[in-house]
This record gives sequence, structure tokens and C-alpha cells, in this order.
Amino acid sequence: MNDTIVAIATPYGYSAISVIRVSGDSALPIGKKLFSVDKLEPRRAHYLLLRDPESGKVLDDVIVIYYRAPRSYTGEDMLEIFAHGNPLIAQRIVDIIISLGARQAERGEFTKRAFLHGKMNLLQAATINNIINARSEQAIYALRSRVEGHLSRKLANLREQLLDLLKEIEARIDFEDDVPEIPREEINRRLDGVINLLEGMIRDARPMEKVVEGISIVILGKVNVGKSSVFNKLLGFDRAIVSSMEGTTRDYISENLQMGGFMFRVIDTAGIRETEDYIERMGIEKSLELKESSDIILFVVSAEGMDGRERELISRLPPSRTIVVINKSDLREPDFSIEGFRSIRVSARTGEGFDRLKEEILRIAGEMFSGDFYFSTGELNLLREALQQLKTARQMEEFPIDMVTYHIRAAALSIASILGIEDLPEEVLDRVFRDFCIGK
Ligand SMILES: Nc1nc2c(ncn2[C@@H]2O[C@H](COP(=O)(O)OP(=O)(O)OP(=O)(O)O)[C@@H](O)[C@H]2O)c(=O)[nH]1
Ligand SMILES: [Mg+2]
Repeated sequence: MNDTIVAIATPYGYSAISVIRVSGDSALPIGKKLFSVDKLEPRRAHYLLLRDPESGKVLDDVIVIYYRAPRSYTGEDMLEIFAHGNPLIAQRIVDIIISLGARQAERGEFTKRAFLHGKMNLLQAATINNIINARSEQAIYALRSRVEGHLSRKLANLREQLLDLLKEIEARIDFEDDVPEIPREEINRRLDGVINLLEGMIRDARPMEKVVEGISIVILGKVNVGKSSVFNKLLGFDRAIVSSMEGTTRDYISENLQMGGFMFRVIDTAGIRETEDYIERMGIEKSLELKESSDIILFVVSAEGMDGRERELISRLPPSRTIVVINKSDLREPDFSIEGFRSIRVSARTGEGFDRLKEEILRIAGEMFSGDFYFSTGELNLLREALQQLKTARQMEEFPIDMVTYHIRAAALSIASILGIEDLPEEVLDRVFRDFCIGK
């Protein structure tokens, strides 16, 4: 564990500077040798020459900062070397440091060490990678709540409440004769308190995947209503082929769109119709599948009119995340309405109505990001598991007390695994850190 690791922390390529990080017990001795100095002051920027130990020639002039454990990112002794941003220089520095006794870091190993040294809990450590990969400004702010500790404290507090309850119950089991048993009503009251908090948390939770991957918008509708034209207009450039032929789009196309600080993935699909064409039929099936997994559905119809098939399709869509887009409104005034759905009139030809359409999309996106908490699917499952255990415990009024404590303990363990505060198997840790890049 205490071997010393080294990695380039900046992306590979030519840039103004590259940062090389070293962490572990030998960081300071390596630094002294590398720069031929007697000491490095902690948390001070030193401007030094770095010589190639083989030739003695100056390889680069750099800034070095030494962080003394535990006041560093990893909690270990660390060096950060700011070199000129040529990948040959950075790699040579890494090689030299390895020759002085360090080894190449694995993916996410710096952050893993930070976790193992208690600098952050597992929830926070997992978030570091998401912040680095976040693709929109909203995502970055949303993820801060996970690193800043507010959410961790809430979870830790729930677990404490359960552990306190367990302790009190068990003290009475151990000293049965001396201390009167806690009344079941008291246990139930305290369980109900935690159950309420957990239910609230699960209700207000927002999926972290959305924050990281972006919000998906799928464009559905009958052939030739102008789906691809709406798609292009939203993106602001002609990405999809538009033609007056029915069945122009046969496979789906997706494109990223940044709007209002959010990241969207907009998907144009094959128009829905009865067709003999095998490829097109597969495309249509894909369109219908996509509506299940998408966050926002734009159902495009033409102002010229709607048929029964379209009405039938709309009736199967979820009104809360569907917008009916009445396109081609330059051709005529639509004389129909769609009960129970918000609809917006637009013209992909003139551009009319697109401001309103975008506003509406941003409103739905805003709602999706309005929650206090962001959890990954795995974390949310652990929370649900904890809730289930507590509900079971709550229903055990007629059963012996140690069956109640069994379920309370299981709930506390589920919460603890989100934070990583119980001992975790190595493979769980590896799963968290394997998506990281080297140097993080
Ligand atoms: N007048 C008018 N014509 C439009 C408008 N939007 C699209 N069109 C025309 O409608 C035709 C079909 O447009 P597309 O965008 O290819 O329609 P689509 O729904 O993607 O069609 P498929 O891919 O075949 O399902 C083209 O000739 C477009 O120029 C509009 O707002 N007004
Ligand atoms: Mg199309």
C-alpha cells in the first residue's frame, strides 16, 4: 500500500504545462534526489532545475510543490511537478521518478488512496470522476452537492440513528435483568422517523446518470411531418437529410446539444408508418423502443392534420415528459387539439415557435435537475434496500427482538456501503475506480 506512485495528471499532448504527480512514503526523498536539494518546504512553490540523472543535462526547469501527509489530496506525502507541456518531457520525468523507486500509478489510484486515507468517502470519491467528465455546467453544480459533504452527512446521520437504536436494544439484551426492555412503541417510533427520512430522500433523488450523460430527447412521429427538419432546427445545422419523400430517415441519428447550461442528446428517428421495407420496419421498432428510454419526447405532427394512428400513438405517451410539436404551421392554422398534452406550434421552415419549444424543453430539464440529491442507480438501489429492511423490521412487532435488530443492522449496512464506511471488498473498490484515468 505504501509504495510510491507516479503519473502524468494532465492530458497527453502539447500544452503550456504538464503536471506530474507523485504520492507515497518516498515522495520527499525522491524529490530531494531529483532536484539535488536538502529539503523541500511543504506547500511552497519551488522553482528548480530538473536534471537527467544519466547524463546530468538539464531536462527542464519546473515548479515543484511538496505536500506533507496528511495535508494532501491522497493524504500521503505528495509532490506536484509543473513541467513544460511537451509529452516527451513529462514522460521522461515519470521514467526518472520510476528509476528513483516509484511505480506507475493505476487508474484512479490517487483518488483511491484519498478514499483509503479517509480524505473522502466513497460517494465523494466516485463523484470526482463524474465531475471531471461532466459535459455541462448544470452537471458540475449538481455534482458539487455530492462532494461538499451535505449529502454524506445526511446519510451518515441516518446510519448513526440506526446504530444508536441497535446499541440501546442490544445493551438490554445483554443485561436483561438489570435494564428494562425498550418498549416496542419506542422502537417503532424511531424506525418510523428513519423510514420517513429515507422515503423523502428516495422521492427527491435525481438520477446521476442524467447529470453525467445528458438528457435524452427523442423526436417521434408519422413519416414526413418534418421530424428531421425540427431536429436540424434545434441543433442549428443540417445534420439529418430532409426530403419530401416518405421514409427519408430509416435509422435513428443522435447529436449532442448544449442549451441553457444543460447537455442534451437529441435523437431523430424513422417516421412511423406501415411499410414492407424490412430496414425501415426495424428503424420504426427502434423509434418505439427509444421512447421508453428517453427523458423527453417530442411528438411531431403536421398542422395539416392528424390521423387516428397518430392519436393512438400519442395516447400511449407519458404527458409529463411529452411535448406535441405541431410543425408546418406556416402552411395552415391547425384546427385540432390534443387533450392532456402541452403542444407548441412551430415551423421548421420559418423558424417560428422554436424559442418557445426550447423554453419548454429547458423547463422540463430544469425540473429533472431540481432535486437536492443525485444518486447513481447502484446507490439508489442500496437506499431502497435499506428502506425495505426497515419496513420489514417495523412489521415484526410480534417477533423476538433479535429478528428486528437483524433487519435494522442490514439497513445500516446498506447505507454504510454507499459511503464506503464499512470494510469493502477489493472488487467493489476496483469497480468505482476503474473508469478513472491514470493520474486521477
Ligand atoms: N412548409 C413546411 N414544410 C416543411 C416544414 N418542415 C418540414 N417540411 C417539409 O416536409 C418534408 C418532410 O420533412 P422531413 O424533415 O424530412 O420529415 P420527416 O418527418 O423527418 O420524414 P421521414 O424521415 O420520412 O419520416 C420536407 O419536404 C420538408 O421540406 C415546415 O415547417 N413547413
Ligand atoms: Mg426524417
